Amino acid sequence: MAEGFDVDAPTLSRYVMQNTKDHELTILLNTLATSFKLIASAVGRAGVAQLYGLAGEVNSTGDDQKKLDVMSNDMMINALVNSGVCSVLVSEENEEPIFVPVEKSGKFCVAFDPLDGSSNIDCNVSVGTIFSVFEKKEGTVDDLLRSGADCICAGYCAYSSATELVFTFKGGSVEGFCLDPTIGEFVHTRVNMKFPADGGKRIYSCNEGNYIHWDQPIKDAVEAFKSSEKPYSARYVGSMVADIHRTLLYGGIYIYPADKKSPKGKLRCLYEGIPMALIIEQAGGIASTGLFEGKIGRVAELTPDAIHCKCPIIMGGPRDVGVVYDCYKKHGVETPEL
Ligand code: AHM
Ligand code: MG
Repeated sequence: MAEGFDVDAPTLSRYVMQNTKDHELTILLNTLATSFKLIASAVGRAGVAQLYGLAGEVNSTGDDQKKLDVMSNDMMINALVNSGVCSVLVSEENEEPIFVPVEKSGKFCVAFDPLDGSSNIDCNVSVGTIFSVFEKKEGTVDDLLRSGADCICAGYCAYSSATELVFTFKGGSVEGFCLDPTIGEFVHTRVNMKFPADGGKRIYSCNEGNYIHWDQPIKDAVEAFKSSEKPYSARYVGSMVADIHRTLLYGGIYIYPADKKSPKGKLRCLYEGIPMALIIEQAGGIASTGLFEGKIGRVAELTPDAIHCKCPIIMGGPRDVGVVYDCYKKHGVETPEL
């Protein structure tokens, strides 16, 4: 047998079919996987196909849309609307929710950021898609304005040197799949992903350009990382998918806190905070809001009050989130048990 050729391919489809008896969920994940392949192809050909640059529109949060943002969004919406298993969709790129026509509708509601890390698109730095899935109740937008605890499946796809999908079913393990371009399939490459038990590499990841806006405990925590006896490295891609993927694999802490400039932080609750929190927690890490609206809570328990609302995020292992909590304690803030 020639080396390098598998005679068995543990594909994403196989994993999903073996791990859920829900046929509609299987269709949903296959649909998402197809849109990730389309997006990966567009991202990979962006230079030669002249897909860099602005599309000339503004998105739900007022950011300039890139051509690739618009294409990725269309790819996901077309795939999900026609899957027959979705009712309500929320995209970062659409101010309003999308209601699937009754004849095509199904039992899921999906929120997504089709191409996160927009500022990195044009310089060929990693970007990604993030999604969260909820079950349909009434078929209204309220189906998505529920506690993160109701999220039944969440994941992200990183477009980088490889295209890699990481996802989890609620209450299940976190699994990783790499796109094998030679067969056009996602292949199961990381089984039962776990946050490094000892906290892993000492890495802090945040946009330190926001330092002057931060509350004192966050400033203190970052100073503590820098002056620790075992010093930390700073790593910040500025694409949440890349920064969280590294944090999950290597350890460390990712921080995008609430601050004086952005009292709710920057990242979007429904399609950035909640899905990443589910993954981090189910891999054994901690996904905290930091001090937010008077207390420190779990991102996974937030209930969005609007589809594009924001939430602060502090994600990492107990060793490093503990450093942040200690700094809060010094300022008299009650902190949860780790
Ligand atoms: P986007 O949805 O407009 O791309 O913004 C989200 C991104 C995240 O991927 C990243 O973690 C963060 O914004 C970076 O923000 P900043 O440029 O303020 O550091
Ligand atoms: Mg985005």
